[in-house]
Amino acid sequence: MYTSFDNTGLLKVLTFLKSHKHEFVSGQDLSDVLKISRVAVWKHIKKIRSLGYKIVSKQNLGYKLLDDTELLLPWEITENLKSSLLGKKIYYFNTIKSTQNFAINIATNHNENGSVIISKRQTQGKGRLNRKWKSPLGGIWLSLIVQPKFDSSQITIVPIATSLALHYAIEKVLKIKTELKWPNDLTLNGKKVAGILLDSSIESNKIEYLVLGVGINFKINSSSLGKSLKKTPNFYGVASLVKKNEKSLPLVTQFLYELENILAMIESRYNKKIISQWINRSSTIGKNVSVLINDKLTSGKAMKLDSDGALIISKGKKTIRLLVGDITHND
Ligand code: BT5
Repeated sequence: MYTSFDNTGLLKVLTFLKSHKHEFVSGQDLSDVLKISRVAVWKHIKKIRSLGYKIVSKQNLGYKLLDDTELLLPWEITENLKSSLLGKKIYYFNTIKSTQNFAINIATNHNENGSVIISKRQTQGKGRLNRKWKSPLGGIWLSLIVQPKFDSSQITIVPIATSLALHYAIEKVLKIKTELKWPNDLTLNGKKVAGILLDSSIESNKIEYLVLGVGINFKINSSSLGKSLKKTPNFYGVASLVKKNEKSLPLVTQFLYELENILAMIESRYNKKIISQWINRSSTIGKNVSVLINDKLTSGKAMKLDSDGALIISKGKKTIRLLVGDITHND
């Protein structure tokens, strides 16, 4: 595990190389300036390379940093942070069962408000309703701890707001327009490109914490992932956001920024604004949809969202109000 608050020796060397990006720095200079032994310098360089940074070395000249890593390492995020609370503290794993479980375990601690847990891959990623979330290399798998000021009456809008924040970040950074599928999926040409999971702890009507799980198929092999998921519940196709080499760091920092703004809107009870922005970007509203209620398949037309995020479906003269569930688009 790497965090945003340790690895000081490694970071000293890396920061020095970054501030001398276009020139060689000798091992001796690094050792003298940073006041660490030559052996320690060499060990740090080896470690930094293993983290995906491209460093060339030349005899008699020393080391030169050519390119940053593609990994979402904690210090890369905190260095580029646009938000003030979200992402101030980061935990990064190469492999974890589920970032969500790790986050839930530490979420009551007051120092963890705004913390982000990221993993390069997950072995037991979770979807809603105990479903599995496949999390291979190339995706962005993260959980966020929020101890909000708003109360539990606002909780149902949080996943809607989170998907809207992610939509904005993707549009701004990658110039890709995703669609929002109720309740909280992002799709690309109708296929799922990101999913959101919300865990919470509530006492009376006070929210102790929210843990927001966000899974983004950033650069994955969508056809092989799709094949392995075909028989799973609520499957309707997989999409990857990008195909070519693209770094995911700008998307993550933009998302944290957008999310922080939208959470502030919830706190100010600007629900109507969030809902109307969501509807404008939704592929669900106006569609004929099917939904499973008490094991019975019901169909109708998706009309609108209530201010708490509930989906209103009209079926003949009746209307159905859905606060949770899965829908299928029929057209
Ligand atoms: C979700 O559940 O969409 C919530 C996904 C949240 C994942 C994040 S990753 C970081 C954090 N840590 C965790 O352990 N989880 C969170 P749901 O709407 O229930 O969708 C689950 C269904 O989506 C599965 O039954 C599959 O059909 C499908 N699915 C699984 N993995 C997928 C993937 N990578 N891409 C697209 N669809 C997938």
